[in-house]
Amino acid sequence: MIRHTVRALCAASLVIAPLALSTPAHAATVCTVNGLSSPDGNVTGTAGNDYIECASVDSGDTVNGLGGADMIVLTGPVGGTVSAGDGRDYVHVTEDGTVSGTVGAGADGDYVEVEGSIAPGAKVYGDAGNDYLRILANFGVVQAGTDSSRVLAKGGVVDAGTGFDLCRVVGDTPSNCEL
Ligand SMILES: [Ca+2]
Repeated sequence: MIRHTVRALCAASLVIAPLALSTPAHAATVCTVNGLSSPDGNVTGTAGNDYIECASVDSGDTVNGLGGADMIVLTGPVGGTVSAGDGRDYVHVTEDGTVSGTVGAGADGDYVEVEGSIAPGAKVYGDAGNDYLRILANFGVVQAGTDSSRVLAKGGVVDAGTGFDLCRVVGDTPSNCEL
């Protein structure tokens, strides 16, 4: 009986093996910073304006734009932590992007656009400053943070935080929206 089970497990693992190769347990972080490929691992911008594009952010890694008006474009799975840092940043999660980690715009008035989706347990936040957040599919949490922000979202938990916030949310009732 045990031998049978072992044999069955071996057979199963042989079948699973090719799938496991295509989706490794440790997904790589694949980003470019100002056009240059960044090594796998944590990704850091400069104190000035940066253009950071990531096809994948591993759950153990962070991407930080630091100061300056940064443009961060996320085109694939985001399992880790992305922070645009200080400055008026533009954070764009494209149609193929899925956020299962955390994406934050940092201080100052930022523009955050998520055309992909925010998974359950994931968070996208505007932080301090008059932010503009446009979220097409939210199954997680969206927070506008302090100051007066505008939030357009579909579904999920939306908390506009402090300040005089304008919200247009389809689905669940958002909290802390003044208009
Ligand atoms: Ca920067």
